[in-house]
Amino acid sequence: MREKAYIALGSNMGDAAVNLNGAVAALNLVPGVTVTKVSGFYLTKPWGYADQPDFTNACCEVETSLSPEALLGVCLGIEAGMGRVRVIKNGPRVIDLDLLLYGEEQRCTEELTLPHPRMWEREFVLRPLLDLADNGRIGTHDVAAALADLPAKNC
Ligand code: PH2
Ligand code: MG
Ligand code: MG
Repeated sequence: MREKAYIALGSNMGDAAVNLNGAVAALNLVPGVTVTKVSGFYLTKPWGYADQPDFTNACCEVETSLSPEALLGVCLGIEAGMGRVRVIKNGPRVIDLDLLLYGEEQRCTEELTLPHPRMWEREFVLRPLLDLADNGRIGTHDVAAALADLPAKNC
């Protein structure tokens, strides 16, 4: 069965737009994965570790016949193939691909938590995700309301 899944992309090393486009193209080349929508690219202030360049963030929608775990593996493989090295937690990265949503799946394993546990607190995820939503919603999730709630959550 084919499912819709949503992936957040971020980069703040090298040419971030080239990196995001390269990751989207790489995803689309994977058998069993078709990229169906790509959000706008947003320049965002670094969250969590301030002393690093601004990020470019985006989200994409894919249709996939892969399992959530296999799709996560694809994301990690693309990160590795694009030369990502994990040095500082929340620090600079060539590419970050985070699996946000996979249909209405819920998971809480060591390998994978769905929906992504921190996505509802992060404007740099929700703003591009809203570009992919229909009337502000993705399935049962009200992305527009989550984005509108953010200032209240952050104070
Ligand atoms: N990713 C992080 C940490 N901080 N800040 C922004 N603006 N965008 C990101 O994608 C980002 C971040 C860890 O994944
Ligand atoms: Mg991330
Ligand atoms: Mg990540």
